[in-house]
Amino acid sequence: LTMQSYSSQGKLVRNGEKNKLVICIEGNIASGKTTCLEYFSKTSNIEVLTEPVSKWRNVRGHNPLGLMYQDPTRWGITLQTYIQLTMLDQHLSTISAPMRMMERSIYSAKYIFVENLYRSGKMPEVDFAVLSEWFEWITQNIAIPVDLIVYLQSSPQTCHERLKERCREEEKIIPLEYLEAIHQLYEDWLIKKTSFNVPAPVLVISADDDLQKMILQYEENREKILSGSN
Ligand code: DCP
Repeated sequence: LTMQSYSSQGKLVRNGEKNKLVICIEGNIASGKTTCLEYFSKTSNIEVLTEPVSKWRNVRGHNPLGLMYQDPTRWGITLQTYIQLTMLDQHLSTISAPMRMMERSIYSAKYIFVENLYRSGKMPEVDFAVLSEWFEWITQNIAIPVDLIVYLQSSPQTCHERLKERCREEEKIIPLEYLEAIHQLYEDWLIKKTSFNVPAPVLVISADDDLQKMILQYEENREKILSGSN
């Protein structure tokens, strides 16, 4: 049985999670989020959750990620509805350590990826409306606490290079312009703060360096991140 209560704003809150620190790693596709999570997974007292991308590639034998890249207008809502569910599930799962670090959030799924599909004309208005109603219901009725956002700020060109190197089948057709659009939405959200609600303080780490230098940066920023400050 899961214990539940309500916050002062009347939102549903999971009990027992109140004193735990939640850090979300944000950044463009192939910005190096996984490497960052791997680095911190070696720290005791941190629970690291990776993005449930394997689920997005296989739900009951279907691949909504692959379908979305093939035909975003038809399958965008299918993928994004499922991503919203898997992110909500992650946000609400019981935290097994004093601190949790997770890849992306329900916020970037909506503010970056759904927004991009809609703005680029690839998502029908009715699909966007339905996803937005779901998102608003969730965020108005369920507490989704985040204490710190670590933004891996990278140039779209770097991400494009890394994408080509890693060769994930579904992503072969991603053009540079797609990564530029995602980048711009991230910058407006987390740096300029002109688009949507920013749910936590933001720590910016430049992520264009090679792996070795990125590890050094994580070492330098380690204490800040682990104390949940920006
Ligand atoms: N994706 C999407 N919509 C979302 C979230 C992700 O279409 N709301 C897609 C983009 C990628 C794939 O899912 O094709 C996985 O993306 P991520 O950037 O989250 O994961 P990576 O493995 O690319 O991260 P990194 O390389 O930074 O570790």
